[in-house]
Amino acid sequence: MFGKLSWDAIPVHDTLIMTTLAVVGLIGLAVLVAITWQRRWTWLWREWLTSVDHKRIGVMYIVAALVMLLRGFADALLMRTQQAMASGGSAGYLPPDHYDQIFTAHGTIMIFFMAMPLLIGLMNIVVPLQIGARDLAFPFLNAVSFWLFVAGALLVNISLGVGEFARTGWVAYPPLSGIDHSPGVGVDYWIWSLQIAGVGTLLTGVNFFVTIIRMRTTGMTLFRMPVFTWTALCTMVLILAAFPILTATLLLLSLDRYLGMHIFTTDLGGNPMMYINLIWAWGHPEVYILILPAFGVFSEVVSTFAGKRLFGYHSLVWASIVITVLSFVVWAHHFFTMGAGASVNAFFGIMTMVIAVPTGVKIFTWLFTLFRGRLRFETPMLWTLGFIVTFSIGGMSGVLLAVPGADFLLHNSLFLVAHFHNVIIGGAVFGYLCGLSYWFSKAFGFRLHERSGRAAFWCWLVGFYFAFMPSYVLGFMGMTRRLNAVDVPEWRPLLLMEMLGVAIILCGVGCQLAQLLLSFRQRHENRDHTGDPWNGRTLEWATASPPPVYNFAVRPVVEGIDAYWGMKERGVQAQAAADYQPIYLPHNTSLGLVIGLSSLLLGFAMVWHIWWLALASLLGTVATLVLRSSDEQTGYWLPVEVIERTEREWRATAKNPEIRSTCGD
Ligand code: HEM
Ligand SMILES: [Cu+2]
Repeated sequence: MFGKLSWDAIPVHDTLIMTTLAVVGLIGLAVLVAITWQRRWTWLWREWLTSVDHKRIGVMYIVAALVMLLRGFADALLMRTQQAMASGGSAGYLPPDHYDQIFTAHGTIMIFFMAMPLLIGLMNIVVPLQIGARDLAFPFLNAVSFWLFVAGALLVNISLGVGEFARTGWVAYPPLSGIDHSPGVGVDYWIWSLQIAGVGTLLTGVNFFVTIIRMRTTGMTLFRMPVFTWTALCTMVLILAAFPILTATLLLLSLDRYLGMHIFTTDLGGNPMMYINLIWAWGHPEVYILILPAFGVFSEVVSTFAGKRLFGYHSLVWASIVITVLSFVVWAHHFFTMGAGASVNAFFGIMTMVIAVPTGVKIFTWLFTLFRGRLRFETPMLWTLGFIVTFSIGGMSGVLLAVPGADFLLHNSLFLVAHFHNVIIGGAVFGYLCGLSYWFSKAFGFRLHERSGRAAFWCWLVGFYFAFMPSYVLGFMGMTRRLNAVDVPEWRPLLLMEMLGVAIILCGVGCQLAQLLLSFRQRHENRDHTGDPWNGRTLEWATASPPPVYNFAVRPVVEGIDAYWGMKERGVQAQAAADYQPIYLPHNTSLGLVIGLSSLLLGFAMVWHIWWLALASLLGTVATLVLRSSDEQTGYWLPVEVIERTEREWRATAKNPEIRSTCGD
């Protein structure tokens, strides 16, 4: 009846896990009690869980991503303390079996369930506003994508209390991930959480691609789009081209595991190298999916906080396009050591180094934009400056690894771990946190507490250097990755230094939590009435914060790059025209959530081989889709009176946003 599932699946004898579950359970309970106490259930259901508004969905993505950041960070904390303690004969407190699950969960969670939703959340909030659209092309599909992501994230977390997670590392190479070497349910949890969330991401790709191509307002030609929207477009092209590969690869691995096929084994004609090629044909574009949006954020911030137009807008856009294309011809640099031969390695090594050229172009355009600008050093700018320095170091260590000969020495060492955290934290994560501090007021209507934000930045920056620079050295000294205990006394000081670094980052995370709390408490004083707190240049600042459900009462007409700046210069008030027309808006619906739930059940059932449940939940999903498709009343017209009232109220409180003087163009 319940497949492989039994009470033994719950790790009752593992005190660490049981304590964690108890703490998480208590926090969860406290949240539920708080919602009930405040009588917020109807509000939560009506305004959020059933919403198809891109701004609401964006906020939900970001909240979930931040929770997962805490989870992934807790894993990192465990690993670093274990490595610092397990020395001089001590085995530390984490057995290898558990340690292996932790690094796998950490990598999987940070990439798929922290970074991806954080960038997609930011795009949800910002992209439609930047192109003057009223929503995404397919609002309901957007909700489906979000709930599929939630289902995947829940599945990973369920594995902590029911069963186990994979011990294979985050890319789960066969034969280790095959049924012979990983007979438990861990790899299946990995497969199904990624499969479900991955389908959601693919749908997001379709949705944003169509939106950016088809829904731009009058005059917003491609080469007038803000750079963040451009990077979003490139990201979506990468998703459309790369995520189907992931879906197919996971499916093939499932066939091996569930039906005993031998696609990725060396016996009966299979070949594990095929998996490794496929997973990196997705995996390398994936790292550009993570970094390009961050480049977009920095471009917006640099030009806003230097008070001038981006230097070399066209070069930046073309650099993004070139990176998008090149990211598909470098994947083999992830396995130079696997015997493809000198000429293949040389090709992939050179292509990898070539990517440094457009990336360098970007760094220089940011620097030239900063040059002689009237710089304002608020939190988003701090993240940007921290990024430029840190990311450049990470990029250079990447070029070093792109030399196949050097890679033979450094492959699978902590040098590699240092390199990718260097670019992923110093590039992607700094970028998202920068974007969050930049657009927070747009999404929530009040500004973030500035001092705690700066403190958080400094802790992250300093903590990062302590936590990862020693890894470069450890790698050269010969420490390989994924080790739970080492017995080399000379490495100990460096490992302790890394633990200190993680402690400093922990302070940064603490500051961020404090920042959210403080900002919420002071939300009335810090309300953003103008909708344009930074003296912005692009259209998202042309409407109220938070924007009304329809975004723009009258869709703005664009006459150049930096559309809103141009309006301010010409003295054109955004949306000043009084000819409001009724606006068609989509209804809320719970069907996205239903599809998420049934997909969660499908994943869980597949993991535990509960076939009837798998079939039932699959049918449930299909039935829901059919139900939705046959619904002819998916939206309503918002009458002119409501639009007029909303706009009047905003303008009355907006304290007459004056047209500010221009500078430095
Ligand atoms: C916040 C601070 C972070 C710390 C202290 C940290 C620490 C670590 C450690 C100790 C490992 C294992 C290294 C080893 O193999 O010995 C690791 C692996 C990894 N981390 Fe992080 N990490 C952090 C953030 C991130 C972020 C933000 C991402 C991605 C967005 C990330 C992605 C990964 C991946 C993909 C792996 C490889 C997992 C594997 O070996 O399969 N980490 N990290
Ligand atoms: Cu790569």
